[in-house]
Amino acid sequence: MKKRAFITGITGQDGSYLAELLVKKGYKVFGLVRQMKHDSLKYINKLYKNKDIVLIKGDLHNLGSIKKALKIAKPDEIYNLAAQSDVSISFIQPEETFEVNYHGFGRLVNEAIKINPKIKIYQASTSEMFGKIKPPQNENSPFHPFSPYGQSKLKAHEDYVVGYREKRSIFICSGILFNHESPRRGKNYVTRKITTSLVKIKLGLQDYFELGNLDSKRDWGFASDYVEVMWEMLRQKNPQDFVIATGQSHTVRDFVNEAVKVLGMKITWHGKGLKEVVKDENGKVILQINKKYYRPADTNYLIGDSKKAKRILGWRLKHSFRDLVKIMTESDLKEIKESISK
Ligand code: NAP
Ligand code: G4F
Repeated sequence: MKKRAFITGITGQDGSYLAELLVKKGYKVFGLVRQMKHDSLKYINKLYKNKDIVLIKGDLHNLGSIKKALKIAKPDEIYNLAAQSDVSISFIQPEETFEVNYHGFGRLVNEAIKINPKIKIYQASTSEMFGKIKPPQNENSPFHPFSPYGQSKLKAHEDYVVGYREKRSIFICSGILFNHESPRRGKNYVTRKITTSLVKIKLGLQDYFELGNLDSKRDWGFASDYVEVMWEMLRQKNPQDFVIATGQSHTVRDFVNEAVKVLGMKITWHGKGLKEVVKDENGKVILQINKKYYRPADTNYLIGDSKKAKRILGWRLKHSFRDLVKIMTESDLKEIKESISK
């Protein structure tokens, strides 16, 4: 009999890569979706049309819809990837962020274990839970989140992952994943904002773009590499948490420089702080700083230490930072060129 997996957040970056992987592994895959609109399904449309996955309408806000979805899916494994995942938005909408990321997860876990106490659950935890803690961060590092997003994920991790594992012997674990990107990354995140903006500038479709904190350092990996370890975590004899990261960190400025190289553009940096600008070879400003993209508090420096995942899960880096920027930039160049030639 085919194993059954239920993915929340299946329309998102990670959810879509994970669905592809689990279908390849022979799973019967069910996904929770808020809207059946063509646009929201863009990364999973092919799987859906081929009947490789079953989509069930629902929302983590709504207990009734979770109950109904679990009754249909009858999963052996749950991957909870649904979230209000935008850190900036979490400062403006902290209640909504907690409602989905903490209470929504709680609703899902409580219903799932009622139906099947032996269920295996993966929770999408995050390096944002480390916040202020000095790098490198690993499973033994303390947590000190700066953002409502990081706080909501930490509370979900403490109460439902560690709490239910220790007090109720549920098979549940957190993947504490550092930033991972891809051509499917939302355009509100800094990497995709940089690649789409630079491509449009290169093609003469946009004059300039604006960013916030250029000195922020992130440990950026390639998303499709990260979904395999989610599955691996549920293969362990005992549930446990793992940090997944590349072990290398780059600034937002480094990301801009690398993307510019891929596009063969020549740029120069001028000024400092809020006055810093990037000019193209004709002296035209193509990037400037806007205070509105700074956060009330930012996690400034993330580098993950994934020794445990390397030892136990066989986690290995497949794509370097340079590969990642190249893949994303070239994909946006192709996509935007195609959209203008239509
Ligand atoms: P994403 O692209 O933003 O996807 C988020 C998904 O959650 C979307 O499918 C969205 O559905 C769904 N969703 C949002 N609110 C929901 C609700 N109330 N009920 C049901 N579904 C809801 O995120 P991602 O980058 O793939 O990340 C996946 C998970 O990993 C998230 O939990 C994120 O917090 C966590 N994480 C991500 C990273 C990273 O670097 N990418 C790192 C660490 C942890 P719609 O399509 O309807 O909007
Ligand atoms: O791309 P970001 O918005 O990602 P952030 O905040 O690190 O969050 C992502 O990674 C987390 C893992 O650590 C996930 F849990 C979370 O769900 C999400 O996927 O911002 C990265 C850095 C920040 O320091 C931000 O201040 O880029 C800086 N930045 C500078 N200018 C900007 C901008 N970020 C955005 N989004 N937009 C800017 O204009």
